[in-house]
Amino acid sequence: MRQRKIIVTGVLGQDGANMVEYLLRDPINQVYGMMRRSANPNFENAKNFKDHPNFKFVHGDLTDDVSLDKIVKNVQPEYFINFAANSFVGCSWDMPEQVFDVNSLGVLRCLEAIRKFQPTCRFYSAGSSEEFGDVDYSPQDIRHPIKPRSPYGASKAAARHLVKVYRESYDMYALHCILFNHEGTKRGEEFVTRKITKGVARINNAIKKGKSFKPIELGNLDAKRDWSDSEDFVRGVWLMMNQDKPKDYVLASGETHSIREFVEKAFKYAGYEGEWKGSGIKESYVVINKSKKITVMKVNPDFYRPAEVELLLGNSIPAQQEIGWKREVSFCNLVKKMVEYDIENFDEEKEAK
Ligand code: NDP
Ligand code: GDR
Repeated sequence: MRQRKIIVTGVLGQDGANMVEYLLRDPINQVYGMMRRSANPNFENAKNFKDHPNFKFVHGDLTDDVSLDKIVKNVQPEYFINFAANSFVGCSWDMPEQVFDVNSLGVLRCLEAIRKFQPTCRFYSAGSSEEFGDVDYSPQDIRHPIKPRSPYGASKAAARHLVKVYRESYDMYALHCILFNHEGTKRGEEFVTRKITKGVARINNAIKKGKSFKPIELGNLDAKRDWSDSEDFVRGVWLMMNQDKPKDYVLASGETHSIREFVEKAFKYAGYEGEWKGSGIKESYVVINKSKKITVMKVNPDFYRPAEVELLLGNSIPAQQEIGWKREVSFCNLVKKMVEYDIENFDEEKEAK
């Protein structure tokens, strides 16, 4: 049988892992998952595919063009899907140079490797709604001005320009599509949604066992995000990569919800109704258990950012109408799925470490 060779980067992260799982459903796909060298790699997100006969790990780093050249030259892929990045907006003020090296120059290095060694390979670069920043209008579409509010957002915007330049200069099938926030059970624990659902699982365990616990500590509760399920998005990315001509799209749910709303829903799906108390840095969320009021979340200003993206709301109508993408998981089902997964898989010993 003919094999379709596909390189996916960031396979120990959320989207890379979901993309590999999706691609391996088709036996034609031979997937090469790029991971960087680490003394103690975490294979949790790769547990469903790491031993699959059509999957192979390759070592490489977006900061190292020798490794990227070598991988593209050796594999001769038809597709290169780049999900690797320093993806945490919050830390991008602390290490802006590293963020640019990985997220912008890393994309340039991928494009160069493809240009030199496999110019017919289709390339995907993961763009971000953070490029829109302090938005001019809602919902944001692909034409929205680039106004990033963080070094991370700026690094993704630079990558976007590089992809455009390579597409137009070398006639490459190269895309940089804008993804709004997307989450799931493989989401990193520093991102707000997983921090909340993991916290709910920890607190639920403590309440059930009558133990004391620390409340979840969060920063800006007013920020609004357009959240979807990562598994819906990897299908969309694959659709975009298989059109007659390369064209950038936005993937989004078309709904926006505040962090406060996420907190309420997460506790609700764990079986707790609650209420808000105080305001500003004194704000907290209190649930009622056996007629007792318990503080389960409080504000910690350490989690405020130097500059915030207050509102994101995406317009994915062109992706729906032109390439037939459809989201399947609603906001409520996403929160429910994450909370249920974290409660079911809560491991007290592991969490205590
Ligand atoms: P994750 O943080 O879960 O995964 C990123 C992966 O990139 C990790 O596996 C990490 O490796 C790897 N990585 C980091 N630096 C390097 C490097 N120098 N060389 C090679 N690999 C590296 O991110 P997501 O899966 O959530 O996001 C995927 C992509 O989509 C990212 O580019 C992100 O910026 C973008 N994006 C994500 C959105 C979201 O809401 N999830 C929204 C918009 C865009 P390690 O495991 O070793 O740390
Ligand atoms: P974001 O995701 O910055 O949108 O980037 P994150 O979950 O980190 O923050 C979302 C919003 O929540 C507010 N917030 C907190 N955030 C974190 N992480 N921790 C907290 O304690 C906390 N309290 C409040 C933030 O201020 C922010 O407003 C994600 C990443 O996946 C990027 O890679 C991607 O490009 C964008 O989504 C689209």
